[in-house]
Amino acid sequence: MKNYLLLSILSVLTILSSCDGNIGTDVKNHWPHAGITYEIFIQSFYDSDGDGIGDINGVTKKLYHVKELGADAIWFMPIMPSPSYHKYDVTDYKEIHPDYGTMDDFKNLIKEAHKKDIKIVIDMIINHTSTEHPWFQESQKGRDNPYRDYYVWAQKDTIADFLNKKTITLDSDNIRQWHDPGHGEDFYYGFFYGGMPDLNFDNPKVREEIYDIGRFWLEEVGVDGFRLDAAKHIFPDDRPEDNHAFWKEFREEMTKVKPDVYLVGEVYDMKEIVAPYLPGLPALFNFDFHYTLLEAYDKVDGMLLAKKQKEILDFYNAITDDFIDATFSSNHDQPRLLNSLDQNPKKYKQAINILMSMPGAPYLYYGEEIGMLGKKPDENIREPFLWDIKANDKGRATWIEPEYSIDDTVTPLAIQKSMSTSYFNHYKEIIRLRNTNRALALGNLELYEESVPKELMAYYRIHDKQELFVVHNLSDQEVKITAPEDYSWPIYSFGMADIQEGQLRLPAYSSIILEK
Ligand SMILES: [Ca+2]
Repeated sequence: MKNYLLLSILSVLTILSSCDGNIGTDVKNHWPHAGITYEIFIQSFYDSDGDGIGDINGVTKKLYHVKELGADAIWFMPIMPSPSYHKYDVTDYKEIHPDYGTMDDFKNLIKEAHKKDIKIVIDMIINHTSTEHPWFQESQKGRDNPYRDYYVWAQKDTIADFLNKKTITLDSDNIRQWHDPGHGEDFYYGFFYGGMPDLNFDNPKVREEIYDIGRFWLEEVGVDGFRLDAAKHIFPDDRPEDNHAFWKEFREEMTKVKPDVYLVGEVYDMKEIVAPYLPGLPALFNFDFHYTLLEAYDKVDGMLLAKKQKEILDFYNAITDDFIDATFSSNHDQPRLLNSLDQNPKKYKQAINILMSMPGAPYLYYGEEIGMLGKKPDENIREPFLWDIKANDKGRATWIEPEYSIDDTVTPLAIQKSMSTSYFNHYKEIIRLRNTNRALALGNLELYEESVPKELMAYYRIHDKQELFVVHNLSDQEVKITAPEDYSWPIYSFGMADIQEGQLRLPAYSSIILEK
């Protein structure tokens, strides 16, 4: 009972102390190896000028929200001119989409973010352009056009065998890679769809154009790094070594102008395919982590995720110690995490406890911190953020009629701030815990080797003198175990988990972290 009372006091103190907006500074200097990155879809974030579309000045206005949450960096989904709402098909690589504002707005955002010690990472989509990009407009004019070789062209009869043979992949359900522009017998290659022709990276001129674009954003605009979209598709699937070599060259070119440039790659695949990209892309998204988290809940098998993560880290460490494990709870391509967890608030909060108590540099997707909802199609997992109740919400974007995240289903941020048990305050509390405990952010992962009930996920996080023991109960039943010797001091408890005389009591979906 004594410990439970202490915990109650501790959690009240934690909530009280986190209200002042101060974030622990102990771990912050370790971004990007540790620290949180917050993914923003500007279109849906905050509309500052009332045209219904979120914009750059809206983000600038809301930087304090990112800071209050405890994030150290922002990743912006594409910001360049494009004909599509998501903007993953670029028409001008050195401009800002007019819906989002101007280059001056963006430079101002970077200046304000840097004042708050927030890094800025932008999506860089170089595998393909839009068909409306001037390079492609030229390229399709004919075989003699100087831009012909910027893209991949083939005569119809040489690709007859490939025309309808592609199988779908994890990151694309397109089955047709060669497209007919309607100007004769040549087809162009577009991995994702006909509106996104792939650039030809065998052409040194294309590579130099891309490096020039990278230098522009780093030197002239001042971003801190790039998230590299579709990184394994630069060359076709049967040329993985060429992909690996390209990213090494890209990194070398970028570090010439910015030695500490941050590069995080999207290689949507298993660890064996992902790992060889590390020399070029030192941070890679950990898709295995995301899917194994969902699988662990589905099978109520806690150690499944702990073991998988250990396996991944050991695998990467055997290749290089220069890597950043970009874990994530969800992103703009996944159903909202709350939907993936049966809309169960306890599971959802616990899933964030898991993410924040495991190794890696976690990414959070905007809106998660208020429990936004959404399922495919993609537009509906990218719905407008709810800052306040609709009648008071001046900045709420209206470019789409939301189907999932409305006032009736999601409590807006302004209301959540005053609720001690809200998602927002939960996110803040667990992020703050991570940011102020070096073992949580930087520690090694050691599995708890004793046999534990299948419902539990149990592991140690160890860094210098701090040694932590972490347990989560992934089931809807209470489970009791004996704590490891010498671990009796709870630094965190969720869902009424407690420890009395070495006995851990873990109610359904509860978590506890003990310090040695
Ligand atoms: Ca706007």
